[in-house]
Amino acid sequence: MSDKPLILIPALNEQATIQEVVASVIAQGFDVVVIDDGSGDQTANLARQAGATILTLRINLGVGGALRCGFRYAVTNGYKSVVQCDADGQHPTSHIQRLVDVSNETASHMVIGSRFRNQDLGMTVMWHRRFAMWILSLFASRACKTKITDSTSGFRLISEPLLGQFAKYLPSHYLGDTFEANVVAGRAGYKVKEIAAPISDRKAGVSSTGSWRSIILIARSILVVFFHLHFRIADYSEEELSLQPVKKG
Ligand SMILES: Nc1nc2c(ncn2[C@@H]2O[C@H](COP(=O)(O)OP(=O)(O)O)[C@@H](O)[C@H]2O)c(=O)[nH]1
Ligand SMILES: [Mg+2]
Repeated sequence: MSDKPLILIPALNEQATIQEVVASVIAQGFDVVVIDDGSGDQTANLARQAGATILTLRINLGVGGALRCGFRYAVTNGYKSVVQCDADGQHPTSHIQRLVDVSNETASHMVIGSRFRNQDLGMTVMWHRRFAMWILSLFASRACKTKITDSTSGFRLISEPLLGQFAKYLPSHYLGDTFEANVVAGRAGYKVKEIAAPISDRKAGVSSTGSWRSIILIARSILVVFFHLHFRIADYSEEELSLQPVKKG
């Protein structure tokens, strides 16, 4: 059992940046798992050389499917928490410890690193994407009973018992693993917190999210959340946990 989080990096064709990202995480003393499900380049080899454990999936499951696989690996191997991070160099790995500290200080099950809490945004976001994200943030904030400005962030910490629930139920469709997962966690009573994280533009490659298609999928996700048609996880109840016998020794 490790008190340190396992760092999970879903990666698809990220040979330009993966080595640097893995190395910067390992330099901080964390274990790293890269989940690769169909890269046609040197992503897996370079990540392995940099010191990561590689989970190779035979079919492409998308970011959510890759993450769920990483969550299952973490639970099976006794990690109590994970930090999810992009392979493209967008996320500030120097802020991983900050996510951990905030989680410990506030007893949060999820700590989200937000692009939009920072005044001088390090990345360019098109106005229509910003508008959609604003609507999503309204739903997420309401569900989580705290201000969420970046409900689609892929830079976040997730700890038990939420981790175990996501390892079983996290969906793989677009926004299912981020926005819907945040809403589901909040509605089920888990504690969610958000902090500012300086997130920058991709250093290489192309984003997996295209604009018009994503707008339709955002509308779909909003309907799903509005009508409570999302996936379910076990409710979090502090009373139930406090009734469990305390282990001695
Ligand atoms: N394993 C896996 N990783 C993926 C897939 N699609 C994207 N990723 C990775 O997931 C992370 C987020 O994707 P990205 O394209 O950066 O999304 P954005 O940051 O929202 O623009 C990156 O590290 C990608 O390499 C996929 O199909 N499988
Ligand atoms: Mg990215």
